[in-house]
Amino acid sequence: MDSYDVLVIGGGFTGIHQLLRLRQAGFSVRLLEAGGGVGGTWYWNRYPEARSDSEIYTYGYLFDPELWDSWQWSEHFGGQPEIEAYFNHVVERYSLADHIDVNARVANATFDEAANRWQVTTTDGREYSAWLVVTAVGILSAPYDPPIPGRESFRGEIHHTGQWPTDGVPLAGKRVAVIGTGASGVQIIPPIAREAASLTVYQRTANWVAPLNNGPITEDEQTWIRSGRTGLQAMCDRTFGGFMHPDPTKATFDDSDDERRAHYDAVWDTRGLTKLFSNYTDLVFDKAANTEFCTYIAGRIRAIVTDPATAEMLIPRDHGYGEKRPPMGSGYYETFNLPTVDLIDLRATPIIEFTERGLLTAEGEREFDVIVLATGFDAVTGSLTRMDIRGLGGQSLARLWDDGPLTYLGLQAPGFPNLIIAGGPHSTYGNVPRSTGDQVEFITDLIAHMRERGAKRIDPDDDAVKAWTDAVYEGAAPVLTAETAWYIGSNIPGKAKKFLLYIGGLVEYRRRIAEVKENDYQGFVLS
Ligand code: NA7
Repeated sequence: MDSYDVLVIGGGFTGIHQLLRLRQAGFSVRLLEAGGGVGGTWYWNRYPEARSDSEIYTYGYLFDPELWDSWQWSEHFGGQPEIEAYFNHVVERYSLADHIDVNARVANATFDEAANRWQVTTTDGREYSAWLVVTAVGILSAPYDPPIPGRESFRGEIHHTGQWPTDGVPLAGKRVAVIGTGASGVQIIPPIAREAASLTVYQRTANWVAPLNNGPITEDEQTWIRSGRTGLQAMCDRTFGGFMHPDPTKATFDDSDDERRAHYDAVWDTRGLTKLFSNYTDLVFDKAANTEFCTYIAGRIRAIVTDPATAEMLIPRDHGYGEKRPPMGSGYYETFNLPTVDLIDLRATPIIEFTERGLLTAEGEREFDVIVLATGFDAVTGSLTRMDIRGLGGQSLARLWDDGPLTYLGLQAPGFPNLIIAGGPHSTYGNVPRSTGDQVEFITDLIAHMRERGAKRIDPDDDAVKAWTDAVYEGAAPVLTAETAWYIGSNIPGKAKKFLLYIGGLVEYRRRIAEVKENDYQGFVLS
């Protein structure tokens, strides 16, 4: 059995950052990664047009000027191959490969109370022991396959977007179906339509898709970006979601009709998530304000989609903008004007089963060569609860969280000493590497503090857990939320419907953890 000070589980943005920081702090660390390479989300989601919708230069690492100088992004929003290449560059630059085990999927982790250590086993039987475990397993890493009957009888290929084969899927000339129109469906639908003989999109819920407005980084922009690392960091640090887009200052009806239209046009035409984060202050709090923006987008959809019946099917009726995580599209609505693309409304004609040749709905059978499941993830908790994690008295983390997660600052769960969670439930909603980057720095200092104090064990204080969990729900209460959305768990049948992320914003979260650190890590019990 291999023994370490710390095991980090997960080799995405959070885990690689954590590995680096803990090594720099002088700990013996091993990172276990389930994939055949590093990248986390950006390893698994290698489907056509998988792309970030944070400006990539505010999504990659900002902590090291030399790393910054050693890498140049080619587009404003990085495609999966470029992001994966960036990960490999980071690993090489900091010589991290010797500290990472790939193809190491953690099956279980058990706390040994007498020794104050975690025993961790992978699915292929490798065993590890560590004083502390830091999980960095991502919030969108446990793919959800809906229980549609007859899957084994289908003779073609079925692929989930979140488990796309490393050697790709030939789509040219194929009859393809996509089930699901969330962010992944919205990204994969246009490239499939360009390549396949035909594409049938099975839509259960229409989504509000605003343009990503990606493009190559011009020379002038590159010069600005290259010299702007600290400025970009400062911009992200100032905003609610950790994006470079300024927080809005006006409410929807502060503006006249003309001013509002001009503002909507401006956010529509700018890059990325401005539509959500630089819209109006009341967008996700006030139904009338939200409806105003939805009416604007509905007008855009009707103007793009030539068949009026298809346009109406593509306009959401059940939720407003931002009540689910809004996808960003590139030519999404335009795709439905192609003669080879069909849209099926699953509310009118639900899927009955997979057949040998394709899919059967109430409308009849359609034949396919490839069926793509863009059906999302058991988000936020799924990547943790699918491992068998056992804390004090053999208690299971999955059972503890049956009615929703309980955490202190998203960093620890009660009854799970020496287990630290980075980028998990109750961490901040926003630009993920920015938000987990703050946690990684905090966790590194915390572990160094334990070493200094000679502490063997860390637990969250019960009152602190209750207060933080309540704060997460209280913060979420005024926010308009769709019935079904992954960040409230309601996309998974039977999962507790609870807000899974902290939406008080990155600025407030950073302030809180700084305060906790200043107050001798208040809320954590060291022993
Ligand atoms: P999402 O956003 O959870 O979308 C999943 C899609 O799959 C959504 O349209 C679902 O419809 C649909 N779905 C799920 N189950 C079914 C069944 N049983 N039948 C038909 N359709 C189904 O996941 P994504 O991967 O697109 O995006 C996840 C995040 O990744 C995204 O928010 C970004 O942050 C990056 P529903 O809306 O539930 O009716």
